[in-house]
Amino acid sequence: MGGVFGKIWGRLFGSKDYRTLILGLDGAGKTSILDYLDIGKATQTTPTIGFNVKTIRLKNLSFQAWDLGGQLAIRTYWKIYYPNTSAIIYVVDSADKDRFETSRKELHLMLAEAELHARPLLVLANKQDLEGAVSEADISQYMGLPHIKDREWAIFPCSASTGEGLK
Ligand code: G3D
Ligand code: MG
Repeated sequence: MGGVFGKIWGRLFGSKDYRTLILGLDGAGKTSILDYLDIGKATQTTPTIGFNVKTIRLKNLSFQAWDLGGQLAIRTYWKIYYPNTSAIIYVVDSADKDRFETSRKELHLMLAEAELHARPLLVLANKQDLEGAVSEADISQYMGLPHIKDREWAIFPCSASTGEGLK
């Protein structure tokens, strides 16, 4: 993770544990990313009901990642986890063009929550290994990221299958 955003992220996460929410539609690859960061390789995942909580350590960073199930029926419970959240990671399936609009709506609904005010946002354009994956620049446009003015944000391409972009 480079540049100014990396520095902000680093300052935030020093050596303490902070709650980071990993959110995104079902199937975006949240659990796979968490597993890759945790054990350094791709794993078999099953749809998440409720949540997995893991503490991820990367270099000198340590943060708590919350992987919430994204299916429609349980998305309404995301709110329960908003208080005390330091930062947000939002995962997008870069090849799932049909659901970019749904994903954009959910992202902006979440960002409008008072409890997440000004929390930095990292968008991961996942599944870049798939043929037809949309570039992070185009996903940034689809997700309306350039319109976000009330917080630091960044987008990075990655693949939880190959590990590209995650470390
Ligand atoms: P979720 O936790 O966001 O719901 P998962 O998503 O991590 O459960 O991943 C959903 C499916 O996408 C899984 O496949 C997983 O292997 C796959 N996946 C996750 N990340 C990537 C990626 O970067 N590239 C590719 N090609 N696939 C990925 P299944 O087949 O188990 O549904
Ligand atoms: Mg999951």
